[in-house]
Amino acid sequence: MQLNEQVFQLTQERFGRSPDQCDDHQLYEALLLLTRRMAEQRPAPQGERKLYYFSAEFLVGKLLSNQLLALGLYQEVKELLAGMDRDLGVIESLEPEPALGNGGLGRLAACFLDSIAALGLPGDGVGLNYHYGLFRQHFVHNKQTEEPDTWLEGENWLIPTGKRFSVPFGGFTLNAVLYDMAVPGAGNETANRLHLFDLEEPAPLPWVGIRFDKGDIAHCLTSFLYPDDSDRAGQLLRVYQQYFMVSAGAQLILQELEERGYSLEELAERVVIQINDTHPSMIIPELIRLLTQRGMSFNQAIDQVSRTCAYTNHTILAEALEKWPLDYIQTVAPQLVPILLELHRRVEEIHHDPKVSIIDGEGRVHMAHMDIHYGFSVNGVAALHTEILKNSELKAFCDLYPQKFNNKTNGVTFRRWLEACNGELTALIDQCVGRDWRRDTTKLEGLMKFAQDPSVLQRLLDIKQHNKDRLCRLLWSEQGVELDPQSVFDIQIKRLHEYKRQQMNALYVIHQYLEIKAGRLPRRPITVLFGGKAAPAYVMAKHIIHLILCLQQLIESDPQVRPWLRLAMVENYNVTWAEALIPACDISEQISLASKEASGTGNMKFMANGAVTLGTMDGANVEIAQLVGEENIYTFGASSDQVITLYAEEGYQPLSYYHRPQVERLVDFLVSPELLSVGDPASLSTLWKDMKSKDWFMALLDVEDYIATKERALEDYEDRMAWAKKMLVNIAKSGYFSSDRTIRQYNEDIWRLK
Ligand code: 26V
Repeated sequence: MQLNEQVFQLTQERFGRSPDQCDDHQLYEALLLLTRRMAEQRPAPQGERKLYYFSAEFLVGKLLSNQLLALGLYQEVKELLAGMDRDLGVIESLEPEPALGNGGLGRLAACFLDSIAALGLPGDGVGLNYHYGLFRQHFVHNKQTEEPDTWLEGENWLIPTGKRFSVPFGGFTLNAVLYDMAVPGAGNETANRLHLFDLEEPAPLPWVGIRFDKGDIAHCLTSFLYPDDSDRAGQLLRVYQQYFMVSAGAQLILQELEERGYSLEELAERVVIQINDTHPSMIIPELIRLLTQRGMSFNQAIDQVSRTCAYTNHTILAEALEKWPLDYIQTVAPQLVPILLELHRRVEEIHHDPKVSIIDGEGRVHMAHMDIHYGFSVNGVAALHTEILKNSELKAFCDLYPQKFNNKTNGVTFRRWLEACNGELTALIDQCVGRDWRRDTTKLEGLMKFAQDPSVLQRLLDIKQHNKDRLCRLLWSEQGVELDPQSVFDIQIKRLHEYKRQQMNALYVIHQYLEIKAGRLPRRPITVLFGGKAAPAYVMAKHIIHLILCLQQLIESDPQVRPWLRLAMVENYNVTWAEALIPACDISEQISLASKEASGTGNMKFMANGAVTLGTMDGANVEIAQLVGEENIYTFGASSDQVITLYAEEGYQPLSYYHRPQVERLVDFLVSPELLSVGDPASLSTLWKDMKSKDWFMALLDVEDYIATKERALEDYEDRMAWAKKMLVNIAKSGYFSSDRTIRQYNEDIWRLK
């Protein structure tokens, strides 16, 4: 049946009317149902071995365009709608974004699923179906408030599978019900699955804000991603979530192994499990438990599991490396405790080094340590990050198992982060180098031929301008924020965290504000945009949001400053906002304290869309700098070696930097009468004191260099043709950062699927 006939039939059946009589919501629903069915019907890729990618987060973004593109229906649907005077963009804007992730880790998992499917590799995702996501962010009185994100209301992409697995907790058992999202491969006829486990009886929405009964596991386990873990109940809930995900996932794996006609003894040959950060680490003892329960010896089970599991590390921040007290596991999954003790004992027997123990002196289970001992691969997510793991953070492990350590520099899917979000740039690239870069993104290098071509450079500037205009319209219609599209767009969008140093960017805004107040105007108006959520219990991150919002209010109400400097923080930053912000960006802020950002992936998306990076030599910025050369990136700040030494010697004194005259007046502005008149004195002064006395992520160390470097970038921006050339080089060299490349490397070095 023709596509238009299918749409017709669907709207008739469902709404009793033809497509042209449907409203946008009905058309959205019809397209969703049609697309979901077509994707669902695709067969899985075949292979000897199958990958299961376990992750607490999958930040997939809106799916309608994505699925249509992968199914090869995008153009046809667009034209069909245009024939009825309707717009696919408008219809997709009605889709709620699945709220299944937080930041880079979750978005990486989504890019990986997209690439695995596009490469025709057999690999499914495994995670949880959070009913209210992380939270929906609002700003009230210049502060973040949190609401449940009700993304599941109405039709959605979940396919009920009818599969359920019983998960035994200490004292009670719950059924895990499996829903799938189809992941169709772009350019082929197959589809993988994202498996999302859910409760049988998830709680409805009875709470105020995001507060709920954290002890009500049977109804609330899948309510939120990363529920507040500042108390014991919250921490236990996270362990319940993790065990629920891995126990159900492990049972699914063994069921599929059997269905494929293999024996348990073939597990390691037929299955590979990628553990995305430590949230899914309990898959190791759980699989051992299930295998021994099915009659395998303990030694054999350990051997199978150790040859099946591979671990990816995504952070070196100590507070993010999970260590669960053994008594939590005793409460949640007591059946794992004897297994953990035995895994620990075997390590102790051979290695007499407390640095590599699984259970420490305080009875805490170091999840990453277990992964490294009982997995066959450990990878970091950018070259510098992997080196830091090998040479400092995990050195003791690397000495034991050098062959397990490897790097897989992150990547992003250009199908979403260039083709889908920047149609005009895509068309220009096609004109210049043909369409083949879709298959091999390094072909974007062909653009280098046009580095001196004024017409191509001018087109790049025009396209950037159009994307800025589009963003301005969106920000105005969605959030009532009015911006100057002729200004420079300087954008920092990412989770709120002290190490990412949004506070240092705020100090730049203060610098620029004071300059304008003193009559020293910038060459052209500057717009600084922020987006990001703070974890609900992360007090310091909330103070930083408050600072940014206060600055926004102050500047907005100042007729002297407003024409020259604007600041806006996007409310409820998410994938959809990123898709509008990134194509419109001139300067990409990647300013983490060197050594702290494992990779970053936003940096790659900005680069591919012709933004120029302003960043520290951290994470994948280092590889970006190598690729584009120093004239096409703005780097500044202390090196990772210097930072690591400063921490080791406890040698950083923020006060000594604070007392520099240029720095002091910026920091003191936090408690100036101007800012206090719009802000909460307690919040602002806490941040002010912290910056002077602790400044754990060394914003004051780098702030002067940062400001000087940003000023240099703004100066260079005025030579529009020279800037356009920098944009072109960035786009041309971005191909290395395709997640297709990353996934090929995972497959060659770790998974060996085909
Ligand atoms: C999570 C949390 C959660 C509670 C508050 C403290 C805290 C600190 C750090 C984290 C990070 C968890 C791991 C993570 O998301 N890592 C990110 O992974 C991306 C994909 O590899 C990578 O690009 C980012 O650099 C890295 O931060």
